[in-house]
Amino acid sequence: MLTEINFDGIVGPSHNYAGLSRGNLASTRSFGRVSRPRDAALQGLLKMRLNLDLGLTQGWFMPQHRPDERWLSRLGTSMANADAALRYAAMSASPMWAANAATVSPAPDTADRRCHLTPANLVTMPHRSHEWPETQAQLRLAFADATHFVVHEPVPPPFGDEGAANHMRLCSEHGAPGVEVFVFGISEGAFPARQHREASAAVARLHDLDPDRTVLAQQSPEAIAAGAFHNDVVAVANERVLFAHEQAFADRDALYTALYEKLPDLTIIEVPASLVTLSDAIASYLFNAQLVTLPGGGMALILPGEAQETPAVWGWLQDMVAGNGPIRELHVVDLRESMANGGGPACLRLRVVADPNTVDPRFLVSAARLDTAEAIVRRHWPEEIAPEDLSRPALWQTVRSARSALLEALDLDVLG
Ligand code: SUG
Repeated sequence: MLTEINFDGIVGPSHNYAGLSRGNLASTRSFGRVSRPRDAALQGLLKMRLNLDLGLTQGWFMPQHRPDERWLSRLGTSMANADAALRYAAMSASPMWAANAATVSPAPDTADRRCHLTPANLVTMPHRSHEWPETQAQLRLAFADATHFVVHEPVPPPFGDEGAANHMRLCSEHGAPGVEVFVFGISEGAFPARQHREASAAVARLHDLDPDRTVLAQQSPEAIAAGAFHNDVVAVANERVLFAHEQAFADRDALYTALYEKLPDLTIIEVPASLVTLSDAIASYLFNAQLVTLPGGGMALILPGEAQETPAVWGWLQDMVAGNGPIRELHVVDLRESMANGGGPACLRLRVVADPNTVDPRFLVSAARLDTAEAIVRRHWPEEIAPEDLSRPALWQTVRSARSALLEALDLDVLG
């Protein structure tokens, strides 16, 4: 049966705060702080456990090889010789944010009735631009069954593609044909627009979507300027519900009209700027919640602790669940280590609608496999990383061997 599977990126052992993402206010703010990779990974695993306990199907992706010496060698340098910017970029644990791994069009939406996945090239940010080869390798392994899946090449540069973080799928239920919304940015201010229109259009073509059920929408420049470096910081969709900030889209009326026309049972839950400002929405990551359908019916929001700590946001949420809308439950998770780099609950996961029996079981999560991963993290992940540690060969070695221990324990050493 077609089911929504949330694949979370396990937080890698090099998680740190090098302030690499301009336009991502949390990343800039955290620059120079001491990070806690072990806590970060445990927080991520706990979120997966909560999802399992809610009866949801959970998958995962592995941390990537860090430091990425192969990338540095293509740049004619090495960890010992690179300047600080390249060294930090080679150490980033950014693949944890699986919402940027790929764009996924499930089988009911595509012409050949296979699930199509395109790894994101992430070319705008140097530290993320070298993620895609390993991402593609993991996708090719997890979704190797060619009767059900197609894994494409990434869109070529210079067209920036940031994956599912700028893609929303609306449908009456996960297994039914959907309307796919690709949100691109045009920057008018100091911060880059990371999702280019050309890349969104290319992915829609590659996935062979029905043009009548495909929408390209521009993200509002105010949202980018306020720090919404990806659309999933200001909007999230699940089945027939679109949950968005009033200022998320450049032409909201045209978008809503197009969506109602294509999906008459659509419900839009819009949060007005008069109740929650863009700035509160971005600081709290209200819209970076995971919006999920519970097995017993009804939807839930899985929110970061920061949403509970932001009075305007928490107040709005309380009023919302007290009403009679489709979202019935709120669950709060502590993801403060990832949040300090601008990564909330929805950033950490890639949604794939597929039959779990067609996915390589090593990428599917059970309580027992979570126990295994947790034990490895507790034993091998560094407790802390200070910025100066990123230049120490001893840390590079710790990071390499921690990842190897995890891959071995999860029978994924083929990823080397
Ligand atoms: O690309 N942060 C990530 C956060 C990605 C969040 N993903 C979604 N919104 N889907 C980014 O900006 C910070 C890295 C650093 O500063 O070291 C970083 O890459």
